Amino acid sequence: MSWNFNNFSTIQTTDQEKYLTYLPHSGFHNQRISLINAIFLAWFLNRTLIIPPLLLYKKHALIPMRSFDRLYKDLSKLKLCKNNNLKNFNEESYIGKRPEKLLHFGSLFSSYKIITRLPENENFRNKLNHTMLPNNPTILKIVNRIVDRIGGTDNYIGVHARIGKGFLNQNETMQNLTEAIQNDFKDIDVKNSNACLQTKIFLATDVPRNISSIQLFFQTFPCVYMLDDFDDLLEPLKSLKNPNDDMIMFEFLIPFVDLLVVSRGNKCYKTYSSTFSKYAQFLNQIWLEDKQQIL
Ligand SMILES: Nc1nc2c(ncn2[C@@H]2O[C@H](COP(=O)(O)OP(=O)(O)OP(=O)(O)O)[C@@H](O)[C@H]2O)c(=O)[nH]1
Ligand SMILES: *[C@@H]1O[C@H](CO)[C@@H](O)[C@H](O)[C@H]1NC(C)=O
Ligand SMILES: *[C@@H]1O[C@H](CO)[C@@H](O)[C@H](O)[C@H]1NC(C)=O
Ligand SMILES: *[C@@H]1O[C@H](CO)[C@@H](O)[C@H](O)[C@H]1NC(C)=O
Ligand SMILES: *[C@@H]1O[C@H](CO)[C@@H](O)[C@H](O)[C@H]1NC(C)=O
Repeated sequence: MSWNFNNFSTIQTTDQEKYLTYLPHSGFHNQRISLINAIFLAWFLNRTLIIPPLLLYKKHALIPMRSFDRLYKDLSKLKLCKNNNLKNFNEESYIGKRPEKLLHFGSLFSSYKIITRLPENENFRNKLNHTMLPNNPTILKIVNRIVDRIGGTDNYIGVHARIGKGFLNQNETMQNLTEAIQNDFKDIDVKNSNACLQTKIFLATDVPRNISSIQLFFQTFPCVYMLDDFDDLLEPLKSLKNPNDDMIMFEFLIPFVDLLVVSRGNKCYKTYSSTFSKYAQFLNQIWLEDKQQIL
């Protein structure tokens, strides 16, 4: 993680320039929605957006959504990246003393926070949503290799099961996903379990494969892959470093590989109420639309 506000004092500004910022929280997908809202507001209000740092966690989100003061306090306690001079996220040191006009929001999360009715606003937001896509070349290369090994994008469906911390109803979620797949794909049948039939499944999830609630899923479907089946292809990620502090980013980036592989199939099944899942399904739509256009 990098809180690199050191450069801020050297940025040239004009007297009339107005600013806007907000406080980040929760996981990546919630932060993505907040950022889209922030860019929209900055565009709409004609203000310069000061984007806060992206929070990435090794496992589950440590900074939840809170009211302004509480969120500010939680963020202040974060340890900064190793080799950065700043010891804590102390906003006063970079923003508080500046004379410029600043609109400072707390949380900007939720897809329902900003309601766009006018076509030009709706269009701007849609365009943002459709163009802010993962584009790290190392990750994309790995994803392509995994997809190839599964047998190509036409040969599998993606299932995202968000059943780790914070998401209860593990069995019910798996049951619902199972039923939805069985409904759509009659050819995936437990009785023919000796071989991988036409449709394979890539299961992306935030739990390890030995957890009890997903065992029935493996028994029901003959050919389910998970990311750990492709450990050898993940090798290049193990040396990706954050240039600010040389921190190895492997554990932080693994969920993005899962996200992209799960969204590259013929279809994508999601866990209700997870924004990670929603984004996976959204990426799948974009992916399928693009594929259609190429054909
Ligand atoms: N490896 C892996 N991790 C996952 C997966 N789904 C969720 N996670 C983990 O769960 C964390 C939280 O998901 P995020 O989407 O970042 O959190 P969020 O924005 O709060 O989204 P939701 O809680 O899903 O609404 C991720 O950072 C991962 O650590 C997955 O399919 N694969
Ligand atoms: C499972 O599906 C049922 C029926 O559609 C629904 O009421 C329930 O909320 C779902 N449960 C989960 C955890 O998604
Ligand atoms: C799953 O495997 C890990 C080791 O990979 C082990 O530590 C853990 O206890 C196992 N969990 C279950 C539920 O078997
Ligand atoms: C979920 O299913 C597993 C295996 O099917 C079972 O052992 C476990 O007790 C179930 N958990 C709940 C909360 O029903
Ligand atoms: C924006 O992206 C999300 C996925 O994160 C999707 O669910 C939503 O429908 C999109 N919204 C618009 C306005 O396109």
